[in-house]
Amino acid sequence: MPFEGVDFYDMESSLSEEERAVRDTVRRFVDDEVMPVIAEHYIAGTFPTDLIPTMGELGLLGANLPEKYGCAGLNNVAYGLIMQELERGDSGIRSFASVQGALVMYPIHAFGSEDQRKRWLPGLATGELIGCFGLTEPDFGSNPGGMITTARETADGWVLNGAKMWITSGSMAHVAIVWAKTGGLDDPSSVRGFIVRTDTKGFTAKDQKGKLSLRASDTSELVLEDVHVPKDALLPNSAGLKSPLMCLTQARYGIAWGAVGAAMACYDEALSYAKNRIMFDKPIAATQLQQARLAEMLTEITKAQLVVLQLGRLKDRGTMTPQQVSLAKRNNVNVAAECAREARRLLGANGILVEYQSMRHMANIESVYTYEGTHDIHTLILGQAVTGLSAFGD
Ligand code: TGC
Ligand code: FAD
Repeated sequence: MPFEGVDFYDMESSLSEEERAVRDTVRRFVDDEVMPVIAEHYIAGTFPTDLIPTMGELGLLGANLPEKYGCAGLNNVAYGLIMQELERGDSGIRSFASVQGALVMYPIHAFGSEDQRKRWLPGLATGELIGCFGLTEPDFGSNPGGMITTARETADGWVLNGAKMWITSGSMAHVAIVWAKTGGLDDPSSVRGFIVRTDTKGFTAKDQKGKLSLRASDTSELVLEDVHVPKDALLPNSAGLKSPLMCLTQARYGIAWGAVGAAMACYDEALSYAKNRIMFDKPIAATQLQQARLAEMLTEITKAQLVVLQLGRLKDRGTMTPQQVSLAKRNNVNVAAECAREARRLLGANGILVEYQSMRHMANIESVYTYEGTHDIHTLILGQAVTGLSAFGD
């Protein structure tokens, strides 16, 4: 059955015709092309690379970047709806699009030269080129300012040394945006971004095995050993830790929308299962306990939808703050985690099977809860925003 959406507060009436059309196109893509293959890939622990060309053709990669670089030039609500629908399919599919658009194409657009934009963005928009974003290191996750990857300037370019961990699309990428310190290791203001071709000597990517979450996604460790890159590998307008953190704001925005998609998928599955599962001679949907579950899920999904729609309107107006994004990422991913768990429980034993979606979403959301700023980190960002006091070191 095609997915019809969850829309208790008539969000539809707040969307423009273009926003609805984009949402419906991605919804069909997910129903027709993602859903039939995702369980198989999840079990195999592989990313469905066959879907990439279609994602490119549909304009889903870097969709809110300008048309002159081969992108769709959509507004941020349409971009968010794309993320919502992709994550309704699987967090791994949305992760791929988030990384490509918000963490690879956005920094090239925001901090790159015009030559770099023209050289890289069109191929990344079609999906002919795949990118990854290397910020996290084995010993520096929540505090990337401590990173120890370095970039030393030479007569004809730069030499990079270091290791990056947990890098989405790392093994399949043609190009990596690598963040490194160009000055003292205790100086986060010396962080700069580099466009590194992954076939450069000294660059290796190794698949991280053993994941029980986000299995339909490539997650890799990157090692850079005396990687020589030319001068034009540097993103000239990147300046300090603020630059990668600005990229994170873009990706977190998409995740806040994506989490709504995962929650909707679980609610939809739970509702349909509850109506059809007969126990004690009546559908379990007719019991107060299961209705309470469904009512709670519906309420939280509706609130999460309102949060991202308003956030998107603020972003389109140019007034959105990183702290507002933190609230949305923190809340909506938590809503998705709760909905996935409750849906799985409502499904009984069937809920542990891969042919149903809820447990796959439940496992995926554990990664989403951790990456792009853990739930705790966003709590501290909000705490700092309202008190003016930083509690990170405490
Ligand atoms: P702090 O001193 O607070 O900030 C340094 C400068 O940056 C500014 N800033 C931001 N700007 C834009 N967006 C944001 N989100 C920003 N956060 C901070 C800040 O105003 C300051 O500017 P200025 O002008 O004063 O220099 O830096 P800090 O070192 O104290 O760190 C703060 C903290 C802990 C919040 C930050 O490091 C953080 O967000 N940590 C979490 C790390 C994280 O989220 N990593 C994500 C890695 S990528 C990933 O997970 C991809 S998963 C993708 C997928 O598969 O979908
Ligand atoms: P840590 O920072 O070690 O945190 C461990 C625990 O301590 C957490 O519960 C955290 O909330 C808590 N904690 C940390 N600091 C504080 C504090 N001050 N006060 C209280 N509690 C605290 N990174 C990239 O750069 N690129 C990618 O493409 C990418 N993709 C990813 C894909 C997956 C599937 C995953 C799981 C991660 C990915 N990451 C990526 C890394 C991700 O961003 C980090 O895992 C995340 O930032 C947290 O870092 P950590 O895992 O080192 O946890």
